[in-house]
Amino acid sequence: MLDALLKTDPDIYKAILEETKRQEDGLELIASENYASEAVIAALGTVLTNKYAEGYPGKRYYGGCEFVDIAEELAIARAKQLFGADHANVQPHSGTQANLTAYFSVLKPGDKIVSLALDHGGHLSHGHPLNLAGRMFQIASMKVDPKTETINYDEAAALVEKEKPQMIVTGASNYSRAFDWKKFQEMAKSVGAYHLSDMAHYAGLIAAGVYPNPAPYANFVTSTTHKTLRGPRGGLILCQNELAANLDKMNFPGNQGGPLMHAIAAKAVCFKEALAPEFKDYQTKVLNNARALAKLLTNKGFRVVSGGTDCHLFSADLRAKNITGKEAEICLGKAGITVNKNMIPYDPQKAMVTSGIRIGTPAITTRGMGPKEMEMIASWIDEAIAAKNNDAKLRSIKEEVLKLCRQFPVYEQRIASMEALLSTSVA
Ligand code: DSN
Repeated sequence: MLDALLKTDPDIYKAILEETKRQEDGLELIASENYASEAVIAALGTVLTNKYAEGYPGKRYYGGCEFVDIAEELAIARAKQLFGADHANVQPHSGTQANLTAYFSVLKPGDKIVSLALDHGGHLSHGHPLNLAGRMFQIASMKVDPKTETINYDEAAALVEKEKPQMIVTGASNYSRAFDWKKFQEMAKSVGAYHLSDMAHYAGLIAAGVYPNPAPYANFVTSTTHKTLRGPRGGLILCQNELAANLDKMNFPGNQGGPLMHAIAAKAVCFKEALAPEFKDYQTKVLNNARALAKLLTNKGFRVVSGGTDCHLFSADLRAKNITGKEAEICLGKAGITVNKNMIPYDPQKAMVTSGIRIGTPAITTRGMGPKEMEMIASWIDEAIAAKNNDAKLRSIKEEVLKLCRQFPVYEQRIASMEALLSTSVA
């Protein structure tokens, strides 16, 4: 199959090979990224991409859906089992689309949403003014407490009482502490609002039982499938039975056309992997690695936002190190360590500069790295940031990073076979 790609489009083949090597040879600390298994990738690269299947299993607008129905039914059943949900829709193409579908299934334009502000850990699709959510709904933003950098539930309750929203959106893309989903459910109930929990970042930890599950406390739970859950890129919505018919209708035909059946098959594979006992072990290690790395960096003079983490990620405030998030992202990149700059709460810098970086451990844990490697990584982060203008030092750290990565291969065989094929074609 790869030979067909090489023959038809060598430029794309080489770009894919180079990206595979980049993922293999560097330390991936972007909290929202992971390495999908070969089984997930195999499901993605199949003829299921050819199939139109508008509708739902057993009720399609196209013939010939009997086999893709099997894939979607398995994905639905496994998602429900994984999170203990009444109903699952596995068709959303992304997390943002999952959120918009869920919003529009019960809200009308102009309704009000209370959610966490983007610069306090929230997500664009929770109501940023430039996002469709922010343009269609009134948004009242929650901010974290300036001292604890965590949600102040009394203040959140006061905001909900004052704003009387139609929906409370919880969940985040950069909040390291455990959400008290039950408290938000109570707030929502007190004003007759819906509660939507966007668990995209935490989904894998939740599936494994090492982070609180919002499903019992939210009307809607949305997610992506490619972060801690380690599946293909895509979205997922869980909801209560009584909301299911409207939700499904809003997904299709409301917000999407044909579902991506190859992605849905890959989601089914991902959910099967997440149901296996070893997934709990993996997620426990993700959490332990994040806690260890946060502590090690704290000991090296970095200020960790909120003082620690209950999940796979945390943010480091870099101001004491006299470097911006933007500069840190660049110098760590030169050292073979990939992170993203990220605003910290009450950040004096703009979003394209930032005072912080966000660090996550899902990908390095998938490689099998543990406590010893966290020590090495913390030292390299510290050294690279101290040597931000010293390219020779950054290159030497990159060599050390490469040596470590070689000890924890992830796509080694994939690279070897792609290179072998390329060398035959060049010869
Ligand atoms: N942009 C993703 C993240 O990095 O957290 C969330 O969608």
